Amino acid sequence: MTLTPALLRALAERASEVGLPRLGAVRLDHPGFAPARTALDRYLDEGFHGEMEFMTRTRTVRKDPSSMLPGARTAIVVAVPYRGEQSPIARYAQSADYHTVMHDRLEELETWLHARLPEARTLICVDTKPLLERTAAALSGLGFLGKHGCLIMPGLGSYVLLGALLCTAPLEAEAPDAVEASELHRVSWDACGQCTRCLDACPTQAFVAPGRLDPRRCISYLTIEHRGEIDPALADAMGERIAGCDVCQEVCPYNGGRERDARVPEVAWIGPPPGRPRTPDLVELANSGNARHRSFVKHTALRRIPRRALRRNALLALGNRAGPASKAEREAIEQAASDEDPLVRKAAKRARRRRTEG
Ligand code: B12
Ligand code: SF4
Ligand code: SF4
Repeated sequence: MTLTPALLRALAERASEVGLPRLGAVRLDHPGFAPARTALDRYLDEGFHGEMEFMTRTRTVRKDPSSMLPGARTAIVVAVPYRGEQSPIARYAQSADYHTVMHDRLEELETWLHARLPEARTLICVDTKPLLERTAAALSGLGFLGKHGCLIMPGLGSYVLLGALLCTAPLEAEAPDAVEASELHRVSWDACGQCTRCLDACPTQAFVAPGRLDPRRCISYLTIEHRGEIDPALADAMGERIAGCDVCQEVCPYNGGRERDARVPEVAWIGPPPGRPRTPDLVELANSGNARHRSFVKHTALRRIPRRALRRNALLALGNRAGPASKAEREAIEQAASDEDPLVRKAAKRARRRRTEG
């Protein structure tokens, strides 16, 4: 029961057919995981995770994913490109929920693999399972990590989402071991050369060093994971973003390739979410009720954002718009300013101060 190079090639072909156009594999005891584990410890010890309690809860497993699947030896890592437009909603969240789409595609891969290696056991991981996905992707040869921390893939850039199949079958070829772990780390940032565009462009100066993001300052964290009030200085810098942020990727030269889309097979694109198109209308979102909220987030990665946080975000964004408020904006702000939820009220009062006074 081994993942031979021939089997991996055939698996990659199958993956392509089911909409997973890039596939790599890495042994779970690869020495390149060591510096990433150290980085994770430092991150958690310094409280970088903020309110993301799931990160502390899963520290041990994230460092040793074989404890999720006893006997796991290999991570088969896949990447799916995404597109989208500049919008208050980050690109990855504009299409149908990638968690579901990639899970379904990985199930097809799992079935194919089990037919050829019946003794192998596998576990599908898409985002929420405690696996250092970016590190696994980089070590499996899919690409390299940029100074913004994201995985950049040759020819596809960093607008890619990752998933993995943990597998109890070992890899036959173990070529990456030839490179020292420390060297791998160095090589990662080297691919960026002297460029520091992402670090410089971040609206909230969230990078403490190349490849070291402090999520507590990151707009993605603030809009999606942070449940309470947002620090006023950070709120000022959020612009009109209400769900995630793409700035550090937008400025990256690796995302500039015009022929990129032509390299992606049609089957790989994640389609729009079913139902009516999700236009981020800040006025509507500022006072959305349960039903409106549900229909807005349904079938997308936006599901992660609770209603009150999305209302907070919409009101902060309304407050960040330039110029005096329109009638509709003023009404929305006034309605929210007397809401029963102090989080919403506070964001509304900030918007009122910035848009309708003086
Ligand atoms: C928590 C989380 C967040 C948090 C915190 C991010 C962070 N930097 O930790 C927040 C909410 C801020 C966030 C934001 C985003 N996220 Co996020 N997030 C995650 C999650 C669930 C865990 C990340 C984690 O473990 N962090 C802890 C740190 C220590 O690990 P790390 O960032 O993975 O990897 C670092 C170390 O390994 C380190 N390292 C140190 N030494 C060495 C040595 C070697 C040899 C190597 C290889 C690495 C290494 O380098 C890496 C980069 O800094 C992953 C999914 C997963 N299961 O991994 C998605 C994930 C990283 N997110 C993803 C995405 C798309 C985003 C956003 C682009 C979304 C958006 N548009 O708003 C932003 C990007 C922000 C940014 N510049 O990083 C994708 C990234 C895809 C890619 N191309 O890289 C992932 C993989 C989800 C997925 N399944 O596709 N995210
Ligand atoms: S996602 Fe936005 S806020 Fe977060 S690090 Fe990148 S540029 Fe900064
Ligand atoms: S913007 Fe520059 S420094 Fe940042 S990831 Fe891209 S190439 Fe690297």
